Amino acid sequence: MTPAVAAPVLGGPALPQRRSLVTALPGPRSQEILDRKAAAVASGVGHTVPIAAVAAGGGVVVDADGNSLIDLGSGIAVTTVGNAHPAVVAAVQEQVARFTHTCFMISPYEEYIAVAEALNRLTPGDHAKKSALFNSGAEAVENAVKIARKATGRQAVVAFDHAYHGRTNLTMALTAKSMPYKSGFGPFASEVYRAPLSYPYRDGLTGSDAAARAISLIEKQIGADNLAAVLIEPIQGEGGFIVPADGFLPGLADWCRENGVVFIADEVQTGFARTGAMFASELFGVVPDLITTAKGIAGGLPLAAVTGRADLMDAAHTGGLGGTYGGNPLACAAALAAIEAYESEDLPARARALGDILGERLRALAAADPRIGDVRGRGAMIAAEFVDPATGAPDAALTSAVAKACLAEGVIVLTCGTYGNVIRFLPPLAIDDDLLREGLEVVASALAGV
Ligand code: PLZ
Repeated sequence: MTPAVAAPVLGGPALPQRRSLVTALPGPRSQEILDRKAAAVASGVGHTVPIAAVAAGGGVVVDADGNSLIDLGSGIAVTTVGNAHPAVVAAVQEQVARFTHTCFMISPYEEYIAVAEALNRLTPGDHAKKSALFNSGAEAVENAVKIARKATGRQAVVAFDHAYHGRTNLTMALTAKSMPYKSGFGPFASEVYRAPLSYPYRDGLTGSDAAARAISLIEKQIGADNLAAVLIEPIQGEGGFIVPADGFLPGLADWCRENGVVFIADEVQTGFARTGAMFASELFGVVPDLITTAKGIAGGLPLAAVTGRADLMDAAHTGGLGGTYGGNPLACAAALAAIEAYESEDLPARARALGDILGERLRALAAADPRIGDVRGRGAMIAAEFVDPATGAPDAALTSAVAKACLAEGVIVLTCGTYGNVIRFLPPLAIDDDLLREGLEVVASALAGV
């Protein structure tokens, strides 16, 4: 059935950049579509913003009733370059008319190879690198672990408290939080171990003390000889935008190098200009052996990658890595256009500028309101952690009330954190400064009102 949207609405930066609500949310047309969702789509696939989107671009998402919402989530850090970015749209249109699929494992094509070359060039370190392309972040993480195991001949993998790496079987095991990601879906993959993170707001440890704590656990409970890989998000995404103390990541990476353990940075959420650097690893001075990317890589099309040391990447036998759709030509065309924009528009600098606006406003709010216990993040990846001022205990109820109040006023914000008490800000880098400021004022009054 063709969706009965009244008139075609084009997305991209040409959309009026304003917050405008013409109905309460959800409006009647969105509600009809959401009713069909409830009837036709499995309940396990939830949603947090009660609208049906019809267009998006710059800093707004437009719904089926004509409401225009400020987008401070980028579809979970995906449309970093901007939704329906004109160069991405043009590249996909050109590609879709030429060919849509051959399967790279059957008849290779240049677009995939060009994406691999760009990733090899852009990721940290000037050593020889290779890449392989996949469809989702979880698939990239699974393949990074496969590669590390094959290269080392070892099986164990260490992931961290609060980690999020995906929803497939191996990545569920790597992900820390039970509800909603794992509960009832076991048994999980074996040889996955969990180590304590550096969480400065809550543990008060220096980076090197936190690294020593994790390394001691790894040596005692696993043993370096059994360990294929240490897998970590340089700044945790779903776990609550936790920025490790200085020295934590270098401490782990050095220990990995000394012990022949593959250091894998999961940059699925932090990658591609989001944190004010092309990759967050750069902010901490670490050069990962392998790096997983997805989300921001292709301006909204599904694409993911593992990139890293050529000797490791070549450890898997021919035919050992792949998939029908991995590195689909439309996704690769989109990635090439998006990467060109990240570089030519200096989007890491744009992320830093947006981060200044976010950080300044949120820190001012925190100074005046003890319910904000911590403001943290880098670039356009900033979060506020909400607590009970008396005890410092996480306050998930306050957090979800603030997020709901923001939505009702036409501002899309996302929550995260093991305890559900963090609001994260991930605006598209194409948002206007003024629109971001307006969104933050809505957050401020939402907080004042609950
Ligand atoms: N690694 C660091 O952030 C995806 C998940 C949302 P996929 N994060 C958003 C949800 O509830 O499913 C993510 C991530 C990091 C891996 C992944 C997984 O990426 O593309 O969702 O598989």
